Amino acid sequence: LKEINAEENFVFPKNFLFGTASSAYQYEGAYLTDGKNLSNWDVFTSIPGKIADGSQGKVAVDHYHRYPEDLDLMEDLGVNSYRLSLSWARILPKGRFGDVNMGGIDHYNRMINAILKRGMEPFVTLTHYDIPQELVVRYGSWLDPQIREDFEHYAEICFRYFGDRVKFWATFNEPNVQVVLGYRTGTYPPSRCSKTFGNCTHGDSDVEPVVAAHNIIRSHLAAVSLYRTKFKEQQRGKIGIVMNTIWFEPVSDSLADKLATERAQAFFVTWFLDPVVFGRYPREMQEILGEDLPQFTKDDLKSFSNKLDFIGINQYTSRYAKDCLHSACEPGKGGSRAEGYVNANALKDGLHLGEPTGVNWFATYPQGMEEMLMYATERYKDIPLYVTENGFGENNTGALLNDYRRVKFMSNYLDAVKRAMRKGADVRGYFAWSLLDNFEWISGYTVRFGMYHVDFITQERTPRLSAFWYKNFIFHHRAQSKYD
Ligand code: GBH
Repeated sequence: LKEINAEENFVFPKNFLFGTASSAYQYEGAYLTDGKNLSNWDVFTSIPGKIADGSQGKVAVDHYHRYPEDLDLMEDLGVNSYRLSLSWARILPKGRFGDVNMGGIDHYNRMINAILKRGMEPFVTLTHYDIPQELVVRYGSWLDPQIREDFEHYAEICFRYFGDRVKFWATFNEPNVQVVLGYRTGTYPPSRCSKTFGNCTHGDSDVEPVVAAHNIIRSHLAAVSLYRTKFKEQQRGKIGIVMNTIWFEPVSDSLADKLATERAQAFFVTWFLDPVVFGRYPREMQEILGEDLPQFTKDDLKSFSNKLDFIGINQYTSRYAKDCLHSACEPGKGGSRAEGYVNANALKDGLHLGEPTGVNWFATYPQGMEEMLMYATERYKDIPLYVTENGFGENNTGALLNDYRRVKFMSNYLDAVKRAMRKGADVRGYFAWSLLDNFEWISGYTVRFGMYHVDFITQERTPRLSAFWYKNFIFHHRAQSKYD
């Protein structure tokens, strides 16, 4: 294992969080149990043709019922934290147009207590792609500004019921992925897409993604303000947002491709983070979208100072960016209208960045982790960072227990985290995606990310090599830091 433990002697800071990450729809199952109502993903997955294997998350890995056993597995790994998300439709089955479902509240109370009892810190995301179907029907999901009031109401319920014990809140998981896939390519609910992506059944507007994003950003700002004015003093927690990140490298040394790289970042990550930290959209977006870019109101910007306590970074893959202003190329999914990603489709041309994994969107490039953490550090200065997700996915065929490739992946990416920390990145946690194989969105159960194999029929969990490796890694690194 020598070659994969290059940064062996690095000591993580004392309170560094090591954990695993999950999300409600991908893990829980129990889809109408104890008063839960339908979510957008319950409905979307019931439409034929949307999910690779035609599956749904009705049962998933039955975490709703099996969480005590799963938390035992985490305790055995030696993690000191668990990142999970709450199901909005479980807590507010009809959004703010109905009552709080005490069945859902009781469930999460039991679960949070069980997490704490095992010496772990709950790190809770309010919404990880799933929202009550009621709000899709009423508002078209994030397209209507009124949904901010729903989100604020939901956040308030969560802070009120769980905030005495939850000290880490993330408002959104990967809102950039939500809007790009939900309103641009149309591959996620609510299946709307832009002209650029041709075969739209509805949507057909290039502007919808930025409108949905704007409403999400304003919802985030509202929840943070609420937390800071009404809860923070007593509860003393932290609140942030989790972004999907792609590290972009220019495909050539030309200035045009370098500028395209900046546009690619602007239309994916700084799109959300700049407004939340600086109160404005990135310059590249303003230049390209002009009047199409929504404006923040005076109220939004009132008392504007950094509406984040931390930035969560989900880092998996990296891509080349290529200029599309001066030459034709496949448009990037981000929608800058002026940059293209050289992505999985270009693998045949040998133009991918990093090593292909067999999963089409995903190439291994550990250096991208270091670069991304340094980019966030330089741009957002003293805002703490958490690697809220990182992990390795394999197609079913590769779902062996001897997952050496996953071990190598995690080890190399963790080395990259250490290098960034040595260079000054204030990284405070690392969450592996994921403890268990689970429902991998449009890939259904065909792509496995677990350190534990799950038999989806018997629900049996079996550790892979990576589970033993992660346990050893944490033991090694935490043992030192404990006796600092
Ligand atoms: C994260 O997203 C999610 O937070 C998590 O729920 C998920 O299980 C995990 O990663 C592993 O995938 O339309 O070709 O781009 C990672 C980013 C973006 C990867 C959407 C898959 C869909 C395929 N994801 N992408 S594509």
